[in-house]
Amino acid sequence: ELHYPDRLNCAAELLHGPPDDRPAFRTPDGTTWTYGELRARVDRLAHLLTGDLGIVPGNRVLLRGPTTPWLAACWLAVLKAGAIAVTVLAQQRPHELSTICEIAEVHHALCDIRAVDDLAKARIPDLSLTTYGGDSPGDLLNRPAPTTPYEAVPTAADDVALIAFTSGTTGRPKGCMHVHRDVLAIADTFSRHVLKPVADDVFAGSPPLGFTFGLGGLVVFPLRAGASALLLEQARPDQLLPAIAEHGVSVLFTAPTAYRAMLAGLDGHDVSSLRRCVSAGENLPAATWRAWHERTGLRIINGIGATELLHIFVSAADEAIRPGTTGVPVPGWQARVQDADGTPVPDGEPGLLAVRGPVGCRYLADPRQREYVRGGWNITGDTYVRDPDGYFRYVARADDMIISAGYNIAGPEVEDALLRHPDVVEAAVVGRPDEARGQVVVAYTVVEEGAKRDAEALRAFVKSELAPYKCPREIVFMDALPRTATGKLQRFRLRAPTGA
Ligand code: 3SK
Repeated sequence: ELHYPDRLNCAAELLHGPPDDRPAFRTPDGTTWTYGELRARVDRLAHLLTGDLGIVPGNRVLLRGPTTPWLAACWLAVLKAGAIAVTVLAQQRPHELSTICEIAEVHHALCDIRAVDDLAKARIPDLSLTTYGGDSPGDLLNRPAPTTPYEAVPTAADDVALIAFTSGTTGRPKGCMHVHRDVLAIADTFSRHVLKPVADDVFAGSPPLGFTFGLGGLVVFPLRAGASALLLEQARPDQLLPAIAEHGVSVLFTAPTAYRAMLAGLDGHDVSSLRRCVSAGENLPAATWRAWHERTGLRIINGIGATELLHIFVSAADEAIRPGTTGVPVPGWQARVQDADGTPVPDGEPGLLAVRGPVGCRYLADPRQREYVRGGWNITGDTYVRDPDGYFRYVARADDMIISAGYNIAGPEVEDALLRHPDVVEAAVVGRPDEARGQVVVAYTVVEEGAKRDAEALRAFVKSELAPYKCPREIVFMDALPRTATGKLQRFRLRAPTGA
């Protein structure tokens, strides 16, 4: 059970504690912000927001920019001032930005000067847009501001702190509201009990702060542990690898695709500072887990999270890891597998993953709330099996099951088989409509640079690994797979390759 006071400002809580001279944020150029500097800058920003910019508690403030200490400081200042942060992704285009502002009723934006063009192009009505990081006197960081401490607005623990948008793979974006208590709850469940960070840890990773995977892993968890985070504006796998040794990164947050790409480029890089590696955002195949373990000696902490639930709720670490499974419910959370009517299914049988815990889904003005929360359980849209030992095993997204000639085929199982082939770097398996069989299995793959694009050899390989009915009828070679801005595979684009 987590207990928080009724009056709780999570930004004030996250900032409070570590000594002034302890590092909080680092950047690749060697700049360090200590906790003392971070506190002073957040307070200065909060004075400006509530003074010059006229922001009052409850206002929704859009934040946009590359992953920098200033973006993190703006996020903390917005929350400390009792306002609500709506952090968006750099990849979101003007049309998506204006939809988000409309849904969340955003009238203030703080934007890194380098990311301002698309926001300006979005022509959002009544938006007061303030840049940071620029040269003009109106720029947020160039305005005169009090240097006195800013007293945090005494928000209630269940006042909204942030609205995180999820696009899903299609459809109108959904805004997920999270309250001050939720922000601490993700640190006090997954981070505290599974990750177990220490104050000397240096966190780094690829997910942006507009994706709650990144917000947790690069801001909330390090600050809650009094540790530091290396904030990388560019965090492609080839940029992450050298940064690990250079900055002594000990806790890494990234997705399965990046682990595979890092494996391909690992030679010559020293990753011995790493102590914890977290993977989420997509299913982590056992083949990727084993390859990383073999090369680095590190056991990846797999996890499933959701924007609706803020962070990870099923996971396992250290000796409790069973490769090929996601893990067990994180302490504080409950999970089960149920049928479409909400009845639990027996262990070993596939069904819908249902979870409940300290954070729940609260869509902002969206009727899809009724689909996500049923009978007090959050239905994530993933098909899972619970093994008899209590471990949760990913099968597919609920809509990614392929039904071919009466057989149920989980696309990810075929993807795992393809990924066990040494030439295959990425794989996505979908069902294509077929008159005779209902659907046929089609695989889209990316192979190592220079490897032969030999579909027959890959089909023979899959047949040697899986029952023949699961073997892709067709294998399509691609240079890259289509992904969302947060790195999730867009299978719908592959199902209708000529569509949008
Ligand atoms: O959406 C996800 O996959 C996710 C994973 C971990 C933490 C947070 C999120 C949103």
